[in-house]
Order: sequence, then structure tokens, then C-alpha cells
Amino acid sequence: MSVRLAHGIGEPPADQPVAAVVALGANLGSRRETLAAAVERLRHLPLTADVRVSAPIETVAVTLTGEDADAPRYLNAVALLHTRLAPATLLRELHRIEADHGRVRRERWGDRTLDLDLIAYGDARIDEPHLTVPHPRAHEREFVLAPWNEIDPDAEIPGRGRVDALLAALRGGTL
Ligand code: A4P
Ligand code: MG
Repeated sequence: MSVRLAHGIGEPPADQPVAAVVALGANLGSRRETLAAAVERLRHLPLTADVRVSAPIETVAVTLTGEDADAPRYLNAVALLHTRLAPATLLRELHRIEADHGRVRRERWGDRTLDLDLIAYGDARIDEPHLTVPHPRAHEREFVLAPWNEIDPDAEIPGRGRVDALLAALRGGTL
């Protein structure tokens, strides 16, 4: 039997708030304004509190063929939030925010007004058709690891290790 909750969300909420990590990226339009508006939306999500956000960083676009210095550059940031929303519900909310900012899905890793990825959800490991957590490429992306490390220097990616160590390895050194 499916349960419908008073706030209109399909999956039952978690009993306790879970620390979730959301990566934000934009390389089309008014990137700074878009990221700021998206953060406001995150702050207003139901069952969600304590939203902390990194400074935005400008990054070269990574495409299916590697870094593309000719593509519009991204602004990337990472938000840490404490939420009782179930992971699939949170992802649906992220997709809704993307859509409200004119996100069109044309090609994988293509240019976009706003991308919101669920990077981690506590220490959960999820492998479902529409949701993989931790995000399968987060551990190899400086544009995720650097802003995440800024707001949570003790962060770990379940199954991958500490964010600071992954970042150092990516930058060609060790801690
Ligand atoms: N999906 C599965 N797991 C997740 C998750 N943990 N979070 C599914 C978000 N979505 C998840 O996503 C495709 C499908 O992934 C969705 O239907 C969702 O159910 P999408 O947002 O439509 O497409 P996408 O973002 O192009 O695909 P993908 O594979 O998520 O791309 P990535 O790996 O996130 O890369 N370069 C720079 N500099 N900065 C960037 O932010 N981002 C990307 C996107 C490429 N290059 C970039 C950046
Ligand atoms: Mg995405």
C-alpha cells in the first residue's frame, strides 16, 4: 500500500535529519544569479534545515571528450543540507528546481542553465535506475571536491575515502 503524506511527498521521511550533499553547476545564462536562486530554493525545501553553501568557483567545462576550454565556463558550488526528505524525493525536488530554471536535457554533459546533482546522502549507497549515490563521478571531479572540502574539511565519500585526500590525489600530490 502506498502512503501519501500530508505534505504531498511519496516516500516516508527519514526519522532523523541526514546530511546530504548537493552539487550545483551552471554554464549558461546569468550563472551567479541562477546559483543564488537555486540555493534559496534549497533553503526552502520541506523537512530541510541548516543549508551551508560554498563560494562559487569558475571551472572549465568537462565534456564527453574531456576538458573543453572553448565551451562556456561553469560556476560550480556545493551545498550541505540536513534533510529528512527521502533520497528519491530530494532528487525530484532538485529536478523541479532545475526545470524552473529552464534546464533542457539535450545531450549528456551538454551546456546547461542549472545542474543539481545529489552527491551524497549520509553514508547511504544507492544503486537504482534513476539514482546512484554517492554520485559515481564525484570522487574524480575537482569542481565537486574543492567546494565540498571548503565547507566540510572532514567529509568522506562512502566507499571512496576522504574528500581532502581525493582532492590532493587529483591535484597530483598526497596530503
Ligand atoms: N541520476 C542518477 N544518480 C543521480 C544523482 N546522484 N544526482 C540520474 C543527480 N542525478 C542522478 O542527469 C541524468 C540522469 O542522472 C537523471 O535522469 C538522474 O535521474 P542529468 O542531470 O539529466 O544529465 P547530466 O547532468 O548531463 O548527466 P550526468 O551523468 O549526471 O552528468 P554529470 O556527471 O553530473 O556531469 N563541467 C564542469 N566544469 N562543471 C560541471 O558542473 N557537469 C557536468 C555534468 C559535465 N561537465 C561539467 C559539469
Ligand atoms: Mg546532473
